[in-house]
Order: sequence, then C-alpha cells, then structure tokens
Amino acid sequence: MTAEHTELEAEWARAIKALGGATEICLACHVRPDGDALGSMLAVAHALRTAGAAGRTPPASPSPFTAAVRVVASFGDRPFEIPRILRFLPGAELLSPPDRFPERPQVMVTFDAASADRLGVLEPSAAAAEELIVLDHHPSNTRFGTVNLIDEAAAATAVLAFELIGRLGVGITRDMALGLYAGLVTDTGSFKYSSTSPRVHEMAALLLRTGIEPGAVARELWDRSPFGFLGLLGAALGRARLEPAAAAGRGLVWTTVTRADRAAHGLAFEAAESVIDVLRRIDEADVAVVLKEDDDGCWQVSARSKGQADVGRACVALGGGGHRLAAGFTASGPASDVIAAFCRQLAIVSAPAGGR
Ligand SMILES: [Mn+2]
Repeated sequence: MTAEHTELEAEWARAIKALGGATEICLACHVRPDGDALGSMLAVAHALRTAGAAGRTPPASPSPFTAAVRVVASFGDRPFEIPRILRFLPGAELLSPPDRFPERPQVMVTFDAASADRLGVLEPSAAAAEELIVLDHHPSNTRFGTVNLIDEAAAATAVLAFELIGRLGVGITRDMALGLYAGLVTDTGSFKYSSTSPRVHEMAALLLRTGIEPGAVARELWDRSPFGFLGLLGAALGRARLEPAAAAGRGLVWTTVTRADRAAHGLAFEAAESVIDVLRRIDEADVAVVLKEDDDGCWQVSARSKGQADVGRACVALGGGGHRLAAGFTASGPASDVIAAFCRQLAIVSAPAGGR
C-alpha cells in the first residue's frame, strides 16, 4: 500500500465519520454542471436519502447514520437552470436553487469542482461550512476542503461518488446508476479517451446491471439538437483557423461561438459545448480550442489535446483548470488575443515536436 493510498484511506474514514454524524448534508457541484458534476451529485443525493432514512432504523443496517438526515443539493448558477441535456437525470426534485442553500452548512460535499470559485454563488457557503468534503479528480484541484477525496487517477468524479455510495452501505439503484453512468460516459467521451481503464468498464458493467439503457443515455447527452444548431455549427466551423506552428509545431485549430451566433438561432450557451468535438478530429492539429461567448460577454474557453500538448497546464497558467487533455479557462478581449496568450502558454509547457 503506497503512502498516497494510505492518506486517501484516512480521508475516506474522515468523510464517512463526518457524514454519519450529520443531521443536514449539503451537496454542491460546479457551476454550469456537466454530466459528471450533476450526475455524481444526484446519485449521492439519492443514496443519502436512502442511507439517511436508514439511520432511523435499528443498528442492524450498515448505515453510518445515527439520526435522520436532511439533504440539500444545488449548484451556484443564477438563474438556476438544469442544463437541457441533463434533464433526463432522475432527481430534479432533490435540487433546490442556491438561494435556499444554507449559508453555514454543517457538512457540505462538493462534486467535480477543482477550486472553490467553481462553486459560483455557493462559494461563501463552502468557506463557512463546518466540514467541507471535496470529491474530485482534477489534477489542478486546490484541496480546498477539510476532507479532500481527490483521485487524479479516477476517470470521473462519478468513480469517487460510486465509491462513496458503497462506503455508505447503500446498494446502487437505477436512479443512482443513471447519474453515475452519465458521469462516466461524459468524462471518458463515451469510453473513447485514454482515461477508459478496466476499472471504468467494470463500474459501467455494475451500473448497467441495474437496467439502465446506455443507448438512451447517449441519445440524451449527445445525439439531440434543435435545427438551429446546424446554423450555429456552420457559422463556427466556417471561421475555424489552423495555426500549424502552435503547440511546438504540432498544430492548433480554433474557432469562436459568439452570443450573436446563439441569438441568431435562439440557442442557449450550452449549445456551444459540442463544437469542440468536431474541431478535435482535425489531423493537422494536436490541440483544439473553442472560445464560447457567454451571456456576460466573457469567453469560456475549452481546450482539448490529442496527447502531446498539456492543455491543462496552459489553462491553469491562465487562471483556469482541468486535465492534461481536456481543460478550460475564462478570458475577455479580442478572440485573437486570447488565442495568442494561450499559444504562448502552450509553447512554455510544450517540448519541441520530435523531442521529449
Ligand atoms: Mn469530471
């Protein structure tokens, strides 16, 4: 057993103890949640409701809870809206808007948030929480909790949420499985990315045994768009640029999705999310970048690498976060300046092509 593993084991014990002693548990995932953030949180919300209720029954049950538990779950977006593609996840009734989130939670758990500012308007609640359990897998995590369950080797936060549910002694139901599976397929790109370990498929197998339908999940997450999306995609792809010299000569392809594009087709911000999946196919570029203009006029920048460039380090240097092959940051100003700044960071973190 490695020292790292022993340390993580001690954190798990602290987490279960803190949860078991709580009468109110407040869950929060990062703003503009993706399938991993919201899916993991909802799965744990379902589990806590089960385990918390079990706390009222005699000690024969494996539940660590000694009293009935109230569960609050939210994320710090105003307006508070569940992203359209995630509305199929069971548990919307378990969510409350951030205004109803306790200002000083007894025990708070965060999901898939690499730093406290990713909690949006719920950041002050995290700072004031008596016990703050951080569940995450981003290498850039700032360890802002009192208990940090951070495993960079985990393919998704859903892997850690699955582990937590197991340690609470709760059996996985179909509702929990849908959330966890959404997290797993979101963060592994439907089992396409190199994070797809044997452990990922083993977990997926256990989830599928609850009867969830993987085809239906994929259709909800990726294979649906209103007709206007084609117009937005056409506009974004039409102004894509290839920068062959970027990323130490490995190439970078980039484009923008503006507010005007979205307004022209009546689309919300999240419609821009899948544009990166087209750009990242391009053979001439190791790196793909999409600048998505949000409703406040800021660029939400998504970056992907095929394996050579470390876009995570470049994004962290620009105030963002993420993984080596998938990361992001926020910026303002002309798009070409933002790309130039990103390319400078990439040059710093990239070894020359052909070298090591
Ligand atoms: Mn994640």
